[in-house]
Amino acid sequence: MPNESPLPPGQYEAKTFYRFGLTPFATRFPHDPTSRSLQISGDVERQVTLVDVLEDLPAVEQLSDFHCVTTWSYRALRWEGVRFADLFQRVIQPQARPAAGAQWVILQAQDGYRTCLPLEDLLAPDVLLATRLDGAAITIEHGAPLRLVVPSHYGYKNVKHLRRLDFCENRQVYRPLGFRFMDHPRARVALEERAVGAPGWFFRYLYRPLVRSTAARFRRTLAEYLTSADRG
Ligand SMILES: Nc1nc2c(c(=O)[nH]1)N[C@H]1C(S)=C(S)[C@@H](COP(=O)(O)O)O[C@H]1N2
Ligand SMILES: [Mo]
Repeated sequence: MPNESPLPPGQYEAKTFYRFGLTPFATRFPHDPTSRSLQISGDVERQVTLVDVLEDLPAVEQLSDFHCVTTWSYRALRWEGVRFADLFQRVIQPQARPAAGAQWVILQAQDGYRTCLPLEDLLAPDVLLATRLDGAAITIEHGAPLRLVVPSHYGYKNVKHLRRLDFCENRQVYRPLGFRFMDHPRARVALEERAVGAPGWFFRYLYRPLVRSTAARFRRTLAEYLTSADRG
């Protein structure tokens, strides 16, 4: 059971699953919160737009803990969706035919957020494209309509509002958001790959003081968005 396992190094258990991220994204929201479409592009033989990512793939349900790089973790989230590996092998490979050397995937979101992971990490069996969380459709707060779930990697690789995958042979074409040091190429939680340029524990002390104010800002901006004139 996830609740009995110790947390990864430097993490503490949060009692709230915050809406969270880099502060510029607090006020950005998906323009299409219901579509399950996903674009496949970059170093591929054919660019494709998948209309429904879940179509014809086995449905999976998974319990996993979530670890934000700023040191809070939230236990036992129940995600439903499809495995990235199934999507890659059964749909992306035959339809888009990524270059054999395309070992990186740039993950692009509807709110302008992006990050990058090695294809190899995305092919792990616990990596999902999720549309449901804890028995209900994922809310805008947590990544509607489609969210990447990579439980062994820090929260910042778990892209909300996912809309496009760019396969790429050369990682240099990828431009990180914010400060370059903040986006570790892999960001594996067990190895405390929080960021680049200093040991993982160093960033605990840099990031932890930001949790309360960041969570408060994301909560406030979501409330404003949900109560703005054109929404119910
Ligand atoms: N599209 C998008 N995905 C994102 C972010 C974001 O701002 N926009 N923030 C990342 C960070 S830093 C974290 S910790 C998690 C937070 O997910 P949550 O808001 O569901 O807790 O989303 C990640 N994925
Ligand atoms: Mo995060």
